[in-house]
Amino acid sequence: MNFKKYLENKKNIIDKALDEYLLPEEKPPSSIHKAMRYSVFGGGKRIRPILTLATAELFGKDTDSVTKAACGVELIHTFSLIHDDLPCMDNDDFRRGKPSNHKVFGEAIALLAGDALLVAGFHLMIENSEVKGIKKQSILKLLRETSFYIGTENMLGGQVEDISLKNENIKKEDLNNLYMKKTAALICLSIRAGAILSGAKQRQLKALTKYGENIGLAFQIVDDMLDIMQDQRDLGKPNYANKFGMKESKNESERLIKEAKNSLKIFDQKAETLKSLADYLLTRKK
Ligand code: GRG
Repeated sequence: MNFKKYLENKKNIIDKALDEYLLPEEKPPSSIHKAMRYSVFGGGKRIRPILTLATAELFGKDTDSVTKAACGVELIHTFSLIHDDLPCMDNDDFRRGKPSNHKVFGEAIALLAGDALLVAGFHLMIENSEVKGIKKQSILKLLRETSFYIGTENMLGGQVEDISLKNENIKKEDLNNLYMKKTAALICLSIRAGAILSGAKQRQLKALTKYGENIGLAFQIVDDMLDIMQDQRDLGKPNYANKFGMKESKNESERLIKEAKNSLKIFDQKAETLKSLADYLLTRKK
């Protein structure tokens, strides 16, 4: 199967599973279920859950065994996007070219839909414990990891820095640190989720985490470049490409992707899909 087909196929698996796991729009209170579905099915690329599935495959596992946890990560990602767009955060009227959640459902419902997606994300991870072949102990480890990677030392802490730091004063080291928390942490979690549920050893987890950190940083730098190319940058906000220029951003993201692929050496040929995913992040257009 070529890589484009692989991505399409995995995205379809995730879309179908999300549709099955989320409550229907008509279920009362319908406004929140509508709002949750609006953003979950608003055109996301599903990169994070695909990373979870691809990591499980690396260990020879059936992707069905981790689909719930993978969808859990996607729900948590969607929560972060809805809250990020709120007037008290980035105040964005649009997400993926469509009106943002609060523009359609109002601020109160958008806030609650984000909260509900965060809770539903954890719930799905717990439900993954009922899948055959999954050890209860690995679910406990996953839940602990999830609260760490989205907590104040990681994703939420990164968001605090993102809204407080000004691009003009920021140093490269601080920007890297911010991106590691804001973006790379959830990407690391997606990969570690697949690895933990597949019984990865410490050495394998370490290699995969290095891969996740590097693709996560590269992902955010590419995102910054896309914002500039599509003229969507917010001038004062931390943005690598705005601060250090497009050429350096391109070089740095390529260097990070190379390093990410190098950290997969211990897996030999089995890591080809994760390597292709890393390359894809560099060339993506949205
Ligand atoms: C606001 C409570 C609260 C948490 C927010 C960090 C964070 C936590 C929100 C920031 C959201 C954001 C813009 C993160 C940067 C990572 C990023 C570029 C997200 C977009 O990811 P894609 O391109 O999204 O994978 P799609 O649209 O494909 O789902």
